[in-house]
Amino acid sequence: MIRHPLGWAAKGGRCLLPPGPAIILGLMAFVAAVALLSPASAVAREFRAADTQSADYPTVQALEFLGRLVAERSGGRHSVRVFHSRQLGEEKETIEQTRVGAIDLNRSNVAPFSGVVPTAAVTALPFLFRSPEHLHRVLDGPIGAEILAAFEPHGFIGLCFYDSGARSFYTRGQAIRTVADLKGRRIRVQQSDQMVALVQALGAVAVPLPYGQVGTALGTGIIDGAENNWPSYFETGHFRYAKSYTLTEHTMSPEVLVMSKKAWDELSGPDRAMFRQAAAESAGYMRKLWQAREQDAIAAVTKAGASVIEVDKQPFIDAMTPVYDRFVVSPETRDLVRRIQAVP
Ligand code: GTR
Repeated sequence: MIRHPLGWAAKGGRCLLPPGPAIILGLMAFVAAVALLSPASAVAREFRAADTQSADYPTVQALEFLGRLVAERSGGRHSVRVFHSRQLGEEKETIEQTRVGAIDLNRSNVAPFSGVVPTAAVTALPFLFRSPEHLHRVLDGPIGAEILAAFEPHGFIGLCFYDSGARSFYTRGQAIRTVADLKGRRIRVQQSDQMVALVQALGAVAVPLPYGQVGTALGTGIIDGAENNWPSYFETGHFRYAKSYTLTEHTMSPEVLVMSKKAWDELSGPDRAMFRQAAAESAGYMRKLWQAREQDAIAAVTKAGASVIEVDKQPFIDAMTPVYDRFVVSPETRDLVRRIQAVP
C-alpha cells in the first residue's frame, strides 16, 4: 500500500479514500509551498545558442564568453551551450525556431531579419553608416536600444549587437571595378528581400542562398560572386574561388544576439538583468577580437593571392535609390534613418 503524503492511501493504483474538498485544499497548499521553495530563478536551465560561424569566429567566442559569465553569475544554475557552424541550421530556419522557442539564443546577422523585424533591417541599409565609429555611436546609444527593443513584438528579445565590419563584393573571373561590371553577374546574397533588392539595383542577378551553400556554388560556378566581410571571406575559403575582392563596403549590417521571448518569459527579473549585462559585456569582448580578426583575414587572403580593388563608391551609392524607396517607406522608418544619419 502506498500512503500519499496528504494522508489518503492507494493500493494497486486505486484510491481508497476519494479526495474531498479539504484534501484538495491541502493539495493546493502543498503545490503552492513547493512553488515558493523553488521560484523560477532557482530552476537550472541550459540555453541552446545558435551561430552559423565556425568555433573560433569572434561571434562564437563571444557566445562562449557570455556562457561563462552566465554560469558564474547564476552560481551554476544556468548555462549556455553553443552550437556553432550551423549545427542547428541556417539563419532563416534558426530565426524561425527561435521565434517559436525551440532555440533559446540566436546570433545572426540583421539582414535575414528583414521581413521579420523590419526596424532591425534598417541597420542593413546600403551606405547608411559612414564609418565603424559612426555605427558604434548609433548602436551603443539610445537608437541601438530602440532597435533592440523593436524585436520584442515579433517573439525575440534583442540583447546586443556584435561587430561585422563592412561587406564588399568578391567575384570569380572579371573583377568588379564599376557598377557596369556587375551587370548580369550572378551574385549570392543572404536570404533577405532587402539584400536581393540591393544587388538587383546594381544590375546583377541576386541569388539568395544559405551561408553553408555558398562555397560549393562558387566552386562549381553556379554563382559568379558573393559579398561579405573580410573574416567571412577568409574563414569560409571563398577567397580560393573568388579571387577579386572589391572594396564597395556597401553595408555594415551588424550581427545581433536575440533570446527567444519564450525563454525570456520564464526568467526571473534578476536573471533577465544578469543576461542583459552579460550580453553587453560579451559585445565589448567581441569588439576587441574583431579588429584583430579583420586584420588577420586581410593579411591571409592577400598572401594567398586575392587582389583587393579600390573603387569610386559614389556610383554605387547613387544606384541605391530604389532600395531606399522600397524599404524606407513608413514615417517611423524614415524618421529612424534620418536620426541615424544625424548622429555625428
Ligand atoms: C556573415 C555573418 C553570418 C551570415 C553570413 C552570410 O558575415 O556573420 O551570420 O549572415 O554573413 O552571408 O550568410
